[in-house]
Amino acid sequence: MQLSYFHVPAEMAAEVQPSAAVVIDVLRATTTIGWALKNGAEAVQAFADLEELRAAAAAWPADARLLLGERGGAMLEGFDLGNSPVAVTPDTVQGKRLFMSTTNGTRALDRARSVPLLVTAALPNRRAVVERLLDAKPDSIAIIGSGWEGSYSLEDSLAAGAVGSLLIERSNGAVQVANDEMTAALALWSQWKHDPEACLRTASHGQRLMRLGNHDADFSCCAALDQLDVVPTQHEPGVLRLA
Ligand code: 3SL
Repeated sequence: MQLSYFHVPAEMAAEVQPSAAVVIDVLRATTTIGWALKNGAEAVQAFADLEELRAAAAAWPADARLLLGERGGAMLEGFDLGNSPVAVTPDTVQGKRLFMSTTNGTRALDRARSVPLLVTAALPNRRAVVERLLDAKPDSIAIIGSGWEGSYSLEDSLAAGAVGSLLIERSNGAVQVANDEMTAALALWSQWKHDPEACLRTASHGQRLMRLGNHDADFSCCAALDQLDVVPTQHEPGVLRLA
């Protein structure tokens, strides 16, 4: 298994066609997606474009849909939920389809939608994702960070290192690190693995969330390693469900 990491979707050239993609947006989209599906959402349908989202949501029964999303960290007008993983409780999301758009995470999902096996990862479902990859044994795996508006993000690279580190440890030599970005992410994980929440709070997007208000519950949820046994998996373009 050739394992690469791309800091942002645009770094993955069009000719790169991995067998599997792992999309990461630690703060907070892929953490929210994991918890929403764990808590009983029927599916999460991700959109880069808000007009497409509104049109698709309008065609869905009103009592079985929720609109979820943010821009710049703040909830969108007319939406039901922002992008907090602690807000997607069972009472709120059970049986609902979540129509979701976020600043960076859903754009990264859009970029990877043609990859045969597309899953989302965050720190809470890191172990579950690694087990799925070890079962599927894809020839090549691209871990894709969402970044922030096209730039590097510390927390996505931390989680890429967390996924890569466990995958290497559990693969009996079947994983080859295929780019320097992956090597650097592994070093980052090694540096922060004893206190991932400190890394999230140090990251520029963590600082942005703190400026927007108290996000303590989100930080602790997003930093909770290996607490979530779900693997959000794309079943049709843009639609994620549990396998
Ligand atoms: O960029 C994204 O996709 C979001 O996860 C950002 S936020 O944490 O919801 O502000």
